[in-house]
Amino acid sequence: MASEKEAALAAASAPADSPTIFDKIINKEIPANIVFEDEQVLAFRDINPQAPTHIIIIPKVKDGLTGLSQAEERHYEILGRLLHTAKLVAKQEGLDDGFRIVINDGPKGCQSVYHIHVHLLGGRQMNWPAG
Ligand code: D5M
Repeated sequence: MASEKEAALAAASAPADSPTIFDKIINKEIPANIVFEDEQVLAFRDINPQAPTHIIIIPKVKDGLTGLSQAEERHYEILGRLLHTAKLVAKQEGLDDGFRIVINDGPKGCQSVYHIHVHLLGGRQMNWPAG
């Protein structure tokens, strides 16, 4: 199985705005364990959880936001909405003692899916610094 770093490097070589596995989840072409959905965002459990609670929060429309490094002023609203949804889902999941939000960006940030997403991690004590 490819290491996280190898997967991130392979994903980074794909065309910037090509569809990803997340489009298939949005379009319900493949199953996902969805925990929250509204018109703009979708939240589902990570297939490879790194904590007892590990949820991915994505915009339904990517609008060029392959990653945070591509953010422009027109994305302010959706970026805020992603973080606000993370807070709502954390509450829904009962993460009342704290949680962690992660946004990986680019190969060195170990990003493997080029559709911006927020990781919500909780249910255990987090360590710092992150690896
Ligand atoms: O995170 C991308 C994350 O997406 C990674 O933690 C696995 C997760 N992933 C990939 N495919 C799926 C499916 N099909 N369901 C649920 N979760 C999935 P990154 O920050 O890009 O490394």
